[in-house]
Amino acid sequence: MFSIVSRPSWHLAERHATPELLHGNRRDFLKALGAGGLALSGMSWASAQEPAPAAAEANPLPPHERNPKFADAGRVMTDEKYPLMFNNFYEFSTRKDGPAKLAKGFSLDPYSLEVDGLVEKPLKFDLDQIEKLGYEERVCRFRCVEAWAMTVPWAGVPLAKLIAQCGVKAEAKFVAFQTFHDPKRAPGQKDTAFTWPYQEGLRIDEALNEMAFVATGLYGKRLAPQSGTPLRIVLPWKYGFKGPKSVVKMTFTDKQPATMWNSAIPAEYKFYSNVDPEVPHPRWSQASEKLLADVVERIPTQWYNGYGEQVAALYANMPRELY
Ligand SMILES: Nc1nc2c(c(=O)[nH]1)N[C@H]1C(S)=C(S)[C@@H](COP(=O)(O)O)O[C@H]1N2
Ligand SMILES: [Mo]
Repeated sequence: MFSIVSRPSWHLAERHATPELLHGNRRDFLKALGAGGLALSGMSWASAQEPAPAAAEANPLPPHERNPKFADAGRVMTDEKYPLMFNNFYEFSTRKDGPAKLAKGFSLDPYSLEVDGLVEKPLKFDLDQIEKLGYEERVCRFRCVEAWAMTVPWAGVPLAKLIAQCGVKAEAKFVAFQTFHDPKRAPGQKDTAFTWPYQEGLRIDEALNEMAFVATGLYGKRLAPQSGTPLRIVLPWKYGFKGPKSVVKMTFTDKQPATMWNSAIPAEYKFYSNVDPEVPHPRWSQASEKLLADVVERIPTQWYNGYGEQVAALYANMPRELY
């Protein structure tokens, strides 16, 4: 036996796509991610990158059903191996293959989600308390601002059900989400190009929309560390960066919260950032997207990632440039 150091063909390319965005060469990334139906080599997945089945099995998801409304996303489900090996999780790495390695074994146990700000009574939830609010699975399209996309089954609780527990005051107009801060364990948080912890936010009516979801599972298992253990926010109509992973705090506020990507590069990462094929990123078109797969397919981007029926009313009174 001899070993060949072989990497998937997009492997080289991913460094051009990162930092998301700071100095990426989009053209090379897109080329390698799939122009001409490029086949991504299966070989190195299995040997070098496929994560071992996690201890997650010891901690199964609560019993649940697939929500029939979100049972079919109109696309082939993405193979589970991609979301486990191809990530954006800047706390650990700016490389796509970095989080799977560097977040290995990472945990926020004993976990609690803190709720503060404009609420009647600040609260702390453990996972069990959150999951009891109504656990379901949803197959959703997911679209990164870098123009790659996937279709995956999230398991969790509608964000509105969690918010309903919080006694939100009438003055609250926004909610901010914050990720853990622990640069010793998350080396990416030493990168001073960003203001840590990762923060994101929504207007309250967006947060209450039925599409806004709190995920603790993916493909029927607990979220892997690289996927945002143990809890992340999923907003299928927005670009992926709007949905923070490994969230530890929710703060209700009357002001639009600062967000990490917007603070880093305001011209490129706006507060609303809804998926829109007609609003290009300043450095690339958003008219089409690449589905993560062995043979990458390029398809047209849909406005609101195809969830306009659910969310378009939220933006009826806003100029399109804003959202
Ligand atoms: N805490 C945190 N959350 C994050 C990010 C991150 O770097 N840190 N990246 C965002 C981006 S840009 C995307 S596309 C998705 C990627 O999620 P995935 O790696 O599970 O596909 O997570 C989002 N949430
Ligand atoms: Mo992203």
